[in-house]
Amino acid sequence: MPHILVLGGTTEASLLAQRLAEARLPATLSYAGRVARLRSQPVPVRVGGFGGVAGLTDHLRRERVTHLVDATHPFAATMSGNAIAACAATGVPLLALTRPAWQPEQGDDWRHMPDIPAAVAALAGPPRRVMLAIGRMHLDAFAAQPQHSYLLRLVDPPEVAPPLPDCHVIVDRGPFTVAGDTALMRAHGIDLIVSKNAGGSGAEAKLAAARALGLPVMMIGRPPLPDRAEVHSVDEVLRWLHGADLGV
Ligand code: 3Y8
Ligand code: NAP
Repeated sequence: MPHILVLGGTTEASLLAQRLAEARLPATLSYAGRVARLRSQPVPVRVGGFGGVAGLTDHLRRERVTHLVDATHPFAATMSGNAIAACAATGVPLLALTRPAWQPEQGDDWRHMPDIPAAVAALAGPPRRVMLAIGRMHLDAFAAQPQHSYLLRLVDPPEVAPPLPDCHVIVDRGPFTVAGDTALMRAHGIDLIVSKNAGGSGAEAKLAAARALGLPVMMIGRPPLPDRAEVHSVDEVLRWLHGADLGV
């Protein structure tokens, strides 16, 4: 009997969950438990860490997982590394469902940054009005550049005041729209956007808005990951699953 474990937290993971439910394939969608409200899903959901590689290895064995699909965000490097190690330890087949990195288009003004510390260092200089669209987990790093006026977009209201003396918080979850992001940047007089190269459609509206307004974007590159089998579409995941002996 197959049991597919999907590591989620992205638009693509939700789309995959929908297709697995339609195909009546036994699946569980897993979240880290980062935010207060999770999108409802058509398959059973589990929330919270596994407890590192050992915890995930035990989970795969205890839950008799037959296939693991890592559909986490490209910046969820720890989770993805743990999945590779746990699948190597247990022999459970692993497939990553990822989004191609965004590429700059005609009219874009991107400054490529290798990682978040490099983006923070590049913010040295006179005060600017910065849209920091990277979520909550890395805000502390930007306290090193307190001179800017920051527009923060978070999924949940912050429990503690962000470590930035001049910041305005918007509580909103994607997917976002170009019109909405353009209006937001205009209303706040934004002159620089900081973004992770998440890929996919849920977060890309801000890039089109920046292009329309002629604003520069600091684009933070993805953390390196060990090699693993990787596809970019839900259809390819389903072909992989049907290619394997699902016994259904
Ligand atoms: C908990 C719960 C779906 C999934 C939707 C996608 C699209 C909207 C855009 C901006 C960028 C950001 C952030 C973002 C987007 C989708 C997708 C995506 C970026 C949810 C979700 C969880 C998370 C975790 C959250 C992080 C944060 C990152 C906000 C769900 C809504 C900035 C990444 O407050 C926190 O602790 C938030 C933490 C990790 C990154 C960070 O470092 O703060 N995502 N986002 C998942 C879990 O618990 O496992 O899926 O319903 C999911 C989505 N967020 O089904 O529709 O697929 O990327 N999420 C980034 O890309 O830069 C917002 O504001 O422009
Ligand atoms: P991370 O740094 O790679 O993960 C840190 C720890 O969180 C992992 O070691 C694991 O804990 C737990 N974890 C992460 N994803 C999990 C999942 N899907 N199910 C169960 N446990 C999980 O990951 P992150 O950047 O914090 O991202 C957390 C979640 O938010 C992921 O599901 C990711 O897809 C989603 N997300 C992240 C971003 C982003 O920018 N990072 C953007 C959008 C969505 P244990 O070691 O205890 O198992």
